[in-house]
Amino acid sequence: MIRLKEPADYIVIVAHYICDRNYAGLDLLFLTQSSVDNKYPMSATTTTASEINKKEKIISMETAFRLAERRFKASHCPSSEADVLDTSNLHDVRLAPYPCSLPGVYSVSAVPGLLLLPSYLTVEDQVEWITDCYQSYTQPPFLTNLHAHESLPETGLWALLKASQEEQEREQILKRLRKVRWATIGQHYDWSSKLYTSIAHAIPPKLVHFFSALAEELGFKNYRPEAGIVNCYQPKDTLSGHVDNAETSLEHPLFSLSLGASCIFLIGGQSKEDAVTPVLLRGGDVLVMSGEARLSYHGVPRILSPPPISPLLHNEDQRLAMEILGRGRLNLNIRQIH
Ligand SMILES: O=C(O)CCC(=O)C(=O)O
Repeated sequence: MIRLKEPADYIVIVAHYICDRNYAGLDLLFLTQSSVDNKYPMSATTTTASEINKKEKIISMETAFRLAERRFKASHCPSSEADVLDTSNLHDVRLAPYPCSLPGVYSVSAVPGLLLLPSYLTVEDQVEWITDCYQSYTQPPFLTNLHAHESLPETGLWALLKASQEEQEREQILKRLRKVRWATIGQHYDWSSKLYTSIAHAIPPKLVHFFSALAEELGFKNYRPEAGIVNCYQPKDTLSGHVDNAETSLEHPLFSLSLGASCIFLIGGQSKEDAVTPVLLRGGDVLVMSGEARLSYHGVPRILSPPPISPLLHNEDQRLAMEILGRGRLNLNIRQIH
């Protein structure tokens, strides 16, 4: 809610309701002066974004970040837009080798503190991580978006799928598994309050070892993974621009693994007005937000087609996991809270 002190005949308040993980559209609320005097609107009209240009006296509140989101949502070929930083083009002048004990780490000149590790994971590694995500990290005891809406079997949907003998039942379970949008690992993050809660489940040792070791190699000493999120994107899903700042201590980097389909990842500065860098992130890339970039606005306006890879699948679990993923993308990110 925006409070205006100066009287005006018509006050137009443009409010972006960007809900967590779900862009709910742009609503325009028209209040007359007398309604402001009375503290309540006399009339309120909800208008769609397409009507904006027709309205006069509208205060435009489009930020650089919002414009970039719009552009990449609408683009026919987002990956070939001229300003996209492609992690496979290491000659891009915006990339500079980052000095650390690991080869293949790059900093991005426009976004101090943003580190990129292109193709850090092989296709085979990715299949393992994707399987871990569906088999463990999005299953009990970890919480997902499904918990709010449906009663789930105590053993989890994955166990149910594995036990299922019947084709129709199996299809139903697969459908439910594809509806998982997020899972929280370690300290549970509450999307409504935007705070970490007292609910916590131990972070799987593989994650602790992987991210602590990576942090060490990048020069971040004594890093402690305390919370993680698995974001599951179907091809049409997006993630609106936001800053991750619920952690008590914000000096620790945030690590992010991309798995499966590529995406356009937007990263700006600490204001939505700051210049935005679009990055083409591929499955297998690692991204680190440290220093200034730790509090930068970022989001995913577009999932791109997956490359035509047919990885060698070693077992039934891997086959099932890749079937659930389909043409989607997973993102696994890890934070230290304190
Ligand atoms: O999917 C991504 O790469 C970004 C995820 C993200 O920004 C988040 O979970 O806060």
